[in-house]
Amino acid sequence: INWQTVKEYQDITYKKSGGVARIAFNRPEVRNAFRPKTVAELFEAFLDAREDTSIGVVLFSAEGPSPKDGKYAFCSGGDQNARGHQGYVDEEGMPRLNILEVQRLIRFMPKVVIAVVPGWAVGGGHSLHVVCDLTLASKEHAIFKQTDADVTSFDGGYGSAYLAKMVGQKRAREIFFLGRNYSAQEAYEMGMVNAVIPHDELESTAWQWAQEILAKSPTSIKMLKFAFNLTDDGMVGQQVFAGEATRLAYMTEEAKEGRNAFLEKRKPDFSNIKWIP
Ligand code: 1HA
Repeated sequence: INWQTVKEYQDITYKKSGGVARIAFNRPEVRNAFRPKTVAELFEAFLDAREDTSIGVVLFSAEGPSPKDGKYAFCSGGDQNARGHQGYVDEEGMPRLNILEVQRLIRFMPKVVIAVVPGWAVGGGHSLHVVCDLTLASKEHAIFKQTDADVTSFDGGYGSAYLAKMVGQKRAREIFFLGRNYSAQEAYEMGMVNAVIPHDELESTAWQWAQEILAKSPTSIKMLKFAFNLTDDGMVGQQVFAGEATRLAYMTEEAKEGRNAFLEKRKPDFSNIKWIP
C-alpha cells in the first residue's frame, strides 16, 4: 500500500492512498489515550477526509505497539492526566468533551469509517469503535472493555445506547455494569465486531474491505449509511437523510424549472412532469 502522509501531527498519523484515508492514534505509550490535542488533530483529519471527494473509506486505527512493553492498543479513552474539574483541559485551559464532536463527524460523514482495532479498545476508545460503521479486530491482541463506571465518565450516547442496539440490552448492560474484558472472538459473537483477523493480516484485510466498498456506487453507500442511521438519530437522522434526498431532487428537470422560473421572474411550469405512482 503506497501510503502518503497528508500532514505531520503530534498525537496521530494521517495518510492516504487511492480512495482510502488512514487516521491512527499515535500515543502507544499510554495505550493511545486521547487528550484534547489528540482530539483536535483527529477532528481536523476526519474533516479533511470528509471534504476530499476522492476518499470513500476511512480506516481508523492506531500505531503501536507500546515502546515500553510491546502491547497493542486501539484507544484507552480520555487521558486521565488531562481530566480536570469540568472536562479534559486543553493547552488554553479550556475543559472539553470534544471527542463527542469526532463521534458526530464519524457518524454523519457520507463515507464508510472502519475501526481497525489492533489491541485495547477501552472506555471512550470503546465508544469510538461502536460509532464506526464497521469494526475489524486483531485475533490475538484486541480486547474490548468498558471502564466508564470505574472512572465516573459515562458515555450515555452512542457508546452505550447505540451499543445496545448492536449487541442487545442484556449484553450492553453487562459490558457497562461489570466492565469485563472481551476478546475479539467474544465481541464478534456479540455482534459488535465484523471480523476477527490474524494480527499480521489486520491492516491488509482492512485495505481489502475498503477496496470492495470503493467498487460500489458512492451515492448508494451514502444513502444506505444515512438510512441505517436514521431511526436511531431521531430528527437529526431525518435531517441528514432528507438533505441528501433534496440534493437528488435538485438534479431533476422539475427542480431546474423551479429555480429557473424564479430567476426569470415567471411562474414555474410543471405541466410536463408526470405524477408517477
Ligand atoms: O467516557 C468518556 C466520555 C464520555 C462522555 C463524554 C466524553 C468522554 C470522554 C472520555 C471518556 C472516557 O474515555 S472514560 C474512560 C477512560 N479510560 C479508562 O478508564 C481506561 C484506563 N486504562 C486502563 O484501564 C488500562 O490502562 C487498559 C485496560 C487500557 C490497559 O491495561 P494494561 O495493558 O494493564 O496497561 P496499563 O499498565 O494500565 O497502562 C499502560 C500505561 O498507559 C500506563 O502508564 P505508565 O504506568 O506506563 O506510566 C497507564 O497509566 C497509561 N494509560 C492507559 N490508559 C490511560 C493511560 N493514561 C492516561 N489515560 C488513560 N486512559
